Amino acid sequence: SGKRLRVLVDMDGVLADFEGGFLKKYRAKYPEDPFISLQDRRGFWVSTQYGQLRSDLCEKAISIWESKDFFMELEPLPGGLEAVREMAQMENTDVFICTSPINHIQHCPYEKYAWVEQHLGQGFLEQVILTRDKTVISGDILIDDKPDILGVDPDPTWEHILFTTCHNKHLSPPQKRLLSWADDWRAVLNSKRQ
Ligand code: BVP
Repeated sequence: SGKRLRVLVDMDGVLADFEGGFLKKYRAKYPEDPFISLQDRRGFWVSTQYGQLRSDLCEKAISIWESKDFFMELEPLPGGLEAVREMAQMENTDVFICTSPINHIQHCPYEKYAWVEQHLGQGFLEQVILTRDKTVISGDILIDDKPDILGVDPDPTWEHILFTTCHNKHLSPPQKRLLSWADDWRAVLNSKRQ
């Protein structure tokens, strides 16, 4: 026994398939334009890599996730919903979904809440944290696919566990990794309990 464990779980790339949803809608909207296969994705920012492919593709990429229904229609990643439901049921464990909305505010913040309500139920809305700066949120663990999570606090309370996805799989990061939700996330949580 000891104090409660607080787990922060990212949404895009960890619970919701942002990369797959992006590529499908980009190819449907811009069938004549080149695209980057998920296997060839490098770097967290989709817009940056598309802009390097051809300069006009940066804003075309941005138009996809700024569109209505983009975030709402993202597919759950395998095992993610089951994992957060199980975490929420564990003794001495609090789980929060910690996600950064885009700055085009018309659809994204609403659709992130609507996605959680649809897939995890209305009660889970209590667990949602929208923030552009995850360093000011306190927790024991942050499970996130972004390699560099920076903000105003240089020494966040959480340990970042890098969740593996197409754009980060070739890195040799300083963090511990979860390879997928089939990986031993329970052991990661237990290693932080006191
Ligand atoms: O809302 C997501 C999508 C957006 O950034 C947010 C990342 O949130 P976290 O996963 O860190 O919580 N986003 C935006 C761009 C480009 C913007 Br210009 C991008 O290339 N990739 C991306 O995920």
